[in-house]
Amino acid sequence: MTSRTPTGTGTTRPPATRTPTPADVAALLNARGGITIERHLTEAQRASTLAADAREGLTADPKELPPTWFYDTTGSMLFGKITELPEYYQTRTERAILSAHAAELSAALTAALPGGGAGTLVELGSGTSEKTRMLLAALAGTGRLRRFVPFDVDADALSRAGAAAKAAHPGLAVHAVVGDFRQHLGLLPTPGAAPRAAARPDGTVPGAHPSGPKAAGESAPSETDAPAGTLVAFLGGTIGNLRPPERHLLLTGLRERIGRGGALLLGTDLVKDPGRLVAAYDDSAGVTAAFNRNLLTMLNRELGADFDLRGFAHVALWEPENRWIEMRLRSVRAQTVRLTALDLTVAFADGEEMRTEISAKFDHATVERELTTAGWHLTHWWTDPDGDFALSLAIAE
Ligand code: AVJ
Repeated sequence: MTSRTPTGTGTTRPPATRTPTPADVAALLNARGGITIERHLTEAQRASTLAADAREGLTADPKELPPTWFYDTTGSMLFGKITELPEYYQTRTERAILSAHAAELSAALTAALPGGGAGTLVELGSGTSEKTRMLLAALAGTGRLRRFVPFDVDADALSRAGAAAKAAHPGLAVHAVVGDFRQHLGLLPTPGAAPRAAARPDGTVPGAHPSGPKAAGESAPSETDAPAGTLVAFLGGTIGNLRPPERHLLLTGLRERIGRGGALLLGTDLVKDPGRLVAAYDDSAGVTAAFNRNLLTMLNRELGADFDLRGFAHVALWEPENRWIEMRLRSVRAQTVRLTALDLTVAFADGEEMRTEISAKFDHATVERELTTAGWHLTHWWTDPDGDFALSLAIAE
């Protein structure tokens, strides 16, 4: 399953429209120096998973596509625009919470983790590099941070996260992983594998020579022999894309992987006035609608489909029983769509809706219960003054 990325393997798609392959990213990252990349999602695996997801989802009743596939190059760019929309409060609110409590987070990790802090930061769904930068700065404060493992399905996002981390912390070992957290959690590095310090290209180790040059935020390892612990960050509220049983599997899997003394920093969007929630997923500028419809553009390109984008309307609604937002694409007329690569023809009835995303919203009790059930102990719960979004810190019991 695991493969090291060879450089320079091209694809047969035209350069103007194809998604960068992990190999492209590897070449880019290696060119920047000092970053290793591991892909659990090769281009072939990605293509076959997409084909299977599309076949299953488009032949199901009701039709559904997993939100993982939103994040091609255009999708990631559109998501970046979403995070700047007035209606989409999540990103800026989480950033403000992180900034307000960075020192507290750093102190809490120093107190709770073996070895006096986080030696490894694993970031699931690496998101914006700005949040990564804030997180890395907070962790560098513990003086134990040696390794950064951005984990994302989107090779572009990895490239950005890896490069930003390396620029801010030259001594940091950056080990990017292209993978899908629905499938590849078992392949995350184990706590024991954390290096004591990242070697520079010349073989020296930052912090080993007190008089030598030090990168900002990095300090000499303390004299303790315990390897510093691991912090897994899963920010942005992305856990809300999973249904409760999948969330339980993910949290349990992370708990097993991290081992005793590891920590989890979890971002969750909170239940609030449905009007505000719906507006966040149906913005007046139409960016979220474009993000949603881009899924069809991606299927047209990747699976030789002939979706007519004008034939599908963006829908966002609040489901009070499930406490989640649903995004759907509604067929505005009866139509059939052909997917050449799947040898599949799909009929849409007039008004038929296909689900493309759920985004669950939480409260303190629900987050605490889900963490506890998965073997995590919630130690800190931070929210903004309006209670729109929460960051939770949990320790593996
Ligand atoms: C990146 C998954 C957290 O669910 O709010 C934004 C994605 N979808 N607008 C979310 C998204 C529509 C976003 N996450």
